[in-house]
Amino acid sequence: MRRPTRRYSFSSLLREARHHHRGWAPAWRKAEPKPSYDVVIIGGGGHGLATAYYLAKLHGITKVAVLEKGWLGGGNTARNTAIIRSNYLRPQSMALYGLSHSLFEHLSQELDFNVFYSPRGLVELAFSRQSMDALSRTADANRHFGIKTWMIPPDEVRSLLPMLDDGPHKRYPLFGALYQPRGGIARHDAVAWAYARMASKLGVEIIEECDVENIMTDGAKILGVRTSRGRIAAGTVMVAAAADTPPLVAPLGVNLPIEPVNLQAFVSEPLKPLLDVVVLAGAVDGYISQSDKGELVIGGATDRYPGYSRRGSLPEIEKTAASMLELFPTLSRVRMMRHWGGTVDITPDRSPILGPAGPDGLFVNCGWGTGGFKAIPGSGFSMAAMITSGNAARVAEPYGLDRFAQGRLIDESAASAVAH
Ligand code: FAD
Ligand code: PYC
Repeated sequence: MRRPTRRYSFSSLLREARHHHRGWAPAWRKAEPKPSYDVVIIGGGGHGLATAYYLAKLHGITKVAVLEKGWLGGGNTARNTAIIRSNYLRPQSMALYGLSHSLFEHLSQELDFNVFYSPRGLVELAFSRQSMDALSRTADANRHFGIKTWMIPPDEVRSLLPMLDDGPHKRYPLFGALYQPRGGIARHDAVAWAYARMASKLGVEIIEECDVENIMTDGAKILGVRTSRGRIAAGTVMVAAAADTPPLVAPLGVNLPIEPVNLQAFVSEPLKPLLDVVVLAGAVDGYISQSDKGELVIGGATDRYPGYSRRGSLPEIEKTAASMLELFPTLSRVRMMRHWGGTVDITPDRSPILGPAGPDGLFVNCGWGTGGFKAIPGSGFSMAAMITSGNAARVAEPYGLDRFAQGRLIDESAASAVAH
């Protein structure tokens, strides 16, 4: 048997091509569960993996297991449309998403893996005076906070989007847009793989096909988890299982105000480059970007009712396609290739729930709803700090579960970009 290739140079690519790609080393070790760890993380999506990586890298905590019931990134992390931006309204959100955005700027270098981060620019279109007012408020708040966004008039929108049809006959009159020049996209599954690979190199154990059935406590503190592959002891457990988090923690008396809702998207056949900015048009239920492979990536609103269905619903597809064609009629003959859904975990204020909850040693990292991909580096960084020493986690701190009881909501419904 040939030894696995360890260096991914151009010559190793050629060598592997000649040998039918059978010599590549796995990117992360497939670990078997051990009887105990210092920290167990439930959920091998972006948030679980990033927290594990920063625990090992920045805090030297390497006796960590990430337990994933399916395959890495098989949840929302590899079902999203990969949009990255930090143009949120509230100071707490600008701190969290701003930190995440700045970590994305150097993530490929940090993780030694190309995550295809592409800060190509992002416009959020306004079709009414009310939208202009709301977006201008965000632009002002962003400027005050040091996040570079500003309003642009219709002429500038047209020069960024030559294929936009906004003539006087149109249903949606264009008033302007909020522009974030460093908004963009990255490759979603590469982000999960990159964190998994580096965490694994640092000693974190990544255990796929390991379904956590319940969390064990002695009533006051966490003892570990019972899984489809046996019991695992741990004094600290973080649940990052998106919409599966509430049923996992409810038996411990932790009631999370999270609703599971289907959000869907679709991609076209690959086309030559025709759209080099990300376009959000939440007010008319749609958004669009072009992937590096040339596919148009299109999404719309959430389903209007809760559920775990993870599939398309024709009324939403029809509405999204109609609004995209109203804006870009030139796409009317483009063929759609694939369509999928994900179950997003929506909170009442459209902000995540981060921090300790219930018995001593339990943490949650969930409620990311329709917008958690962009937050993966920032949340992982802050949750690792919070798990290690609570007071080092100023960015995550406002997002505790107690904010709902205390009326400290961080209302980001207007900034979520997706109608729901
Ligand atoms: P997930 O990636 O869902 O990971 C949770 C993991 O937990 C899953 O892998 C699941 O299998 C595992 N799990 C669940 N229960 C158990 C158990 N009992 N035991 C073990 N493992 C378990 N966000 C953006 O920022 N930009 C976008 O453009 C964007 N577009 C989106 C488009 C769509 C169609 C969808 C569905 C979402 C979009 N999002 C976007 C939201 C984003 O995808 C999510 O907020 C983010 O991926 C959440 O990551 P996560 O790690 O919390 O969850
Ligand atoms: O959070 O920016 C976002 C987003 C866009 C589409 C889905 N989520």
